[in-house]
Amino acid sequence: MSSPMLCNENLLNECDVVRMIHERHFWVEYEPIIAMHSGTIFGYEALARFILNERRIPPMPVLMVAHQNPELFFHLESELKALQLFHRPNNAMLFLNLDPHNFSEPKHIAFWKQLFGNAQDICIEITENTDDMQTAFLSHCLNEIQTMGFPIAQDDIGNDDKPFCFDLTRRADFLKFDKTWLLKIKHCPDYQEILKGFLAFAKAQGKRSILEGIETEGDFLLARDLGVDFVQGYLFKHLNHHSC
Ligand SMILES: [Ca+2]
Ligand SMILES: [Ca+2]
Repeated sequence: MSSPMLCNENLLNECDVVRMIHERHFWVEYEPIIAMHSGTIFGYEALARFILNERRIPPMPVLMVAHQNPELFFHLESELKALQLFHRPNNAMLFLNLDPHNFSEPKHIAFWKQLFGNAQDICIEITENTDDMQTAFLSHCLNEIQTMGFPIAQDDIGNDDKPFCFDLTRRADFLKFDKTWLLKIKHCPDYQEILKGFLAFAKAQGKRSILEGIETEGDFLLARDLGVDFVQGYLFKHLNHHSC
């Protein structure tokens, strides 16, 4: 799809989100995650895409508006995840993004258990989309996911707009490093040493590392030199899958 992006998504309101769900104005893009050792596709991250009045809208404002109403947020997330599971590409791990607030009610947890019950080869990416992260609440969410038996990925490590939670780092099977590392390293080589420290920790703990936002050959070579396990980003866009 190549619709123009909405210029001012701040105008988005709850009614728009309800309409998008009702009229099913959303789809999924599956971004490949490439194994560095083989160059093959190891998995796909399912990314939500939205359209309103024939214009594409970035996911973040949609999720932010929905987040203000817990029932609406759950409704949106349940529709998205069901679609993301249904159209998943074969023979690859599926990475699904879940906000911890999806686990706030027992009935919501029951829903996820049923939806994911028979799913194989999925990994739950945990990130916080709002600034009201509560560690106890996050730990509760991690307990539920681990009880279901799914691997966990810590998303957006290094993104300065996201909170950092050590309990999540400790329990994660995959550490996903945000694309902002690439920019930071270009501006100041000290960041490369910080990232090397994280990667050494990941290796020592048997956690697997993913560097996001690979856009150029140079980014790819840097990822290779750093020894990350997997990469994803625009450079591999030609390998993307869509739900429609
Ligand atoms: Ca993610
Ligand atoms: Ca991410």
